[in-house]
Amino acid sequence: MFDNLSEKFANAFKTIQGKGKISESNIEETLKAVRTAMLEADVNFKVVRQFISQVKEEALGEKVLKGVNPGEQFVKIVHDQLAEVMGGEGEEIDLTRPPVVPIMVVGLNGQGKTTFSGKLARYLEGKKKKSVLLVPADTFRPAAKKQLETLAKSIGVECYDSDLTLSPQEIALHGMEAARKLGKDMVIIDTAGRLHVDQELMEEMRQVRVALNPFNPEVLLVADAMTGQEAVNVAKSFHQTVELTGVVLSKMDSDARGGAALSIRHVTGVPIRYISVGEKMEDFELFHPDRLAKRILDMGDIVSLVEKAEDVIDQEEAEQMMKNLEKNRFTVDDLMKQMGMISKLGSMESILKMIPGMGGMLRQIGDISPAEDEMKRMKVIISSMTKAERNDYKLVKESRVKRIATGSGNTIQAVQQFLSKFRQMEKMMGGMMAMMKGGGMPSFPGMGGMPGMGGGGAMPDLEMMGDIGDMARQMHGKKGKKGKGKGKGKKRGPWGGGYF
Ligand SMILES: Nc1nc2c(ncn2[C@@H]2O[C@H](COP(=O)(O)OP(=O)(O)OP(=O)(O)O)[C@@H](O)[C@H]2O)c(=O)[nH]1
Ligand SMILES: [Mg+2]
Repeated sequence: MFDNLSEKFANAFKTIQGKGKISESNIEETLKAVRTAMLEADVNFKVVRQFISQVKEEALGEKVLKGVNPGEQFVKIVHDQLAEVMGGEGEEIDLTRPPVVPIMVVGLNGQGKTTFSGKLARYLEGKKKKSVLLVPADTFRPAAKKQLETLAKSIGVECYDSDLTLSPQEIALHGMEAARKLGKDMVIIDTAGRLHVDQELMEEMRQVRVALNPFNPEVLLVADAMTGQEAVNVAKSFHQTVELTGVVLSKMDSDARGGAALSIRHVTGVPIRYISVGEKMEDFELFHPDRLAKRILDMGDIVSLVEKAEDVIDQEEAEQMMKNLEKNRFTVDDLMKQMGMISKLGSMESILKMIPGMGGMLRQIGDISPAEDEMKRMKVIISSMTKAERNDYKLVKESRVKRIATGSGNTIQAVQQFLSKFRQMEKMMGGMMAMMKGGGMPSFPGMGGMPGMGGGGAMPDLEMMGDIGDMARQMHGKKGKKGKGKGKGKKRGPWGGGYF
């Protein structure tokens, strides 16, 4: 997310770092670089113009604090303006309204409407304790109904059995009626994809909106963030036709530029409510301009990381693991569970970027996919181990190594490497537990220190995270020597062989 923009901003700020004081002449160059960065990120030129003049005014204005590092102060001003341009505080749809609230989901073809409908339903039921009825209203593609039904089943949300021979507005109204009878709080109506230039289909969508008007519907446009300014134009058209109450940016995980995120609110006046950051049902976030501004500026986003951990990590499992660790026991099974938790949090890159300062570091490191591949390989090896072996890896002697290698489609050497790596991890965990016991309870997501889990406060201990990073790098260093000549031709990142 926002990779290009982050990198260019970081470069732009270099020119102002180390300057004694912010002045018109010395911010000129930085502002120029910021302007170029934004235009290249496909941000609407009007937004860029206003953004730059606002930053300049603030930077040169009276609000400048004496004694504060001008570089830092400039970054802070840019941060505040970025958040402002994306909508300031950021708000989700009104969840306090009396039932039944219709939420109409619209957009171009293939933008992620159905996926988002499922994500929103999961969020509303799981986090907000609302009961939801999903209503498939795509009368063009019969497979669309099946798709929503399957999704609904996977998240345990009820799906309305729409009669696809009816018109979409009839389906929507029937859905509302069914929801009233079932005592549902909200109805999510997943409509068909349509082109904003297709007048007939736009009119059909308008009629759904009109039919729902007595219920004061939420009308959410799902727009693919990667399409940049095109998403802004689409938002304008849809807004003119159905008066949107919010925008959802999808596929933010693949959007390196950020043009849509930074322009839509400013250009259309419609707030961005949610973002979709992957194909899985958990890959969903509220749109927090302030937190996103921090991510753009490599300031990390620990709050979202902790929230995400709370959302996806099974507390009981984490507690059980913590108990094991307290007994100084770390088994292959625990490792498997930890890797499972990490994968649930998202890609390694996306997790690391939420830690302050990691964004810049990741750019220096380059590709970290070898580390992910390594994790996958470990999972495959572990799945070929018996329950007893996972509970005590020392049982794995020569003949068993061979069996595991054959079973998992790996070489004997790869299994041996895994075992020796596991031995190091076991030591690391022992050391960490000693630290925790000695110096109070540091906490970080996924390791029992989560809020409400009896260990530490809400904030992860960053120093601790640094230690883990160091350990991981050390481990890799050792392995790097052993593993020489392996993985020929494949670029290995510095963390390629480590746990992280
Ligand atoms: N990477 C990524 N893929 C996504 C995201 N949201 C949806 N997708 C994928 O995009 C494709 C289309 O998603 P759908 O939800 O079917 O899109 P739609 O808008 O309902 O499509 P139509 O109903 O055909 O107009 C699917 O392969 C999804 O898995 C996202 O946030 N990130
Ligand atoms: Mg769909």
